[in-house]
Amino acid sequence: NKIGVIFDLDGVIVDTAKYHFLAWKDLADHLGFEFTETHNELLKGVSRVRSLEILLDIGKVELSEEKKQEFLISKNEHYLQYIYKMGPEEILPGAAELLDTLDTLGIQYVLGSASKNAPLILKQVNLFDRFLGIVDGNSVSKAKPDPEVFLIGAEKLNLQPEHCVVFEDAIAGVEAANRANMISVGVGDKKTLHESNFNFNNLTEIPDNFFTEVISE
Ligand code: B16
Ligand code: MG
Repeated sequence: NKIGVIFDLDGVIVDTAKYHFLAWKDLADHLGFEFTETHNELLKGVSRVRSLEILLDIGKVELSEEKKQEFLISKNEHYLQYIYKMGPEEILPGAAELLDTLDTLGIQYVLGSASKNAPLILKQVNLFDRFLGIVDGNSVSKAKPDPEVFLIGAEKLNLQPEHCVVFEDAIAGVEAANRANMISVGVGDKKTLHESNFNFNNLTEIPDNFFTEVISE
């Protein structure tokens, strides 16, 4: 009875949402409307292109395709300024320990993120080499809640979807895992992530016997 794990990146391994926020807020300032942390919640787990659409809806701004492309590039360049300053100290509590536990148990894991910057971010925090594979925003055509990202992850793990455990902080990600017929673990607020099979406030709360329990179920 073999299982594997698929990790989301932003909100599970690192908190890059705060950098996305700064970069999107700068664009909103430039376009002349307010963009708050509450608004930023709507962008979590969502693709870059979709994030811009949501942002423009909030500001009731309409732009040409050309302008949109231009802002997608400048937002990302701004965001990367923060990413280049990241280091291993930004790994979220419990994440490194959890990877150690999985290594000890011989359970393999891959990344399943919407971010096109995922490989760079993992390199910044020195975790790139630990993952068996990386599925990111460059390798999928359909964004979460579509299950594509996790189904490709299962292929990399060489496992059936029902033997994959997904750690996700976003509603769309939990939905994607459920639609993929995987075991979904919500990381964050239980009320928000109520569709997940299991829920923990953060990765430090995962009990030592969690994976042995999941395997025996
Ligand atoms: P990029 P995840 C997601 O990461 C973020 O939560 C989301 O806010 C962002 O728009 C998306 O990646 C795309 O990121 O602009 O770097 O391609 O949670 O799926 O790891
Ligand atoms: Mg996330």
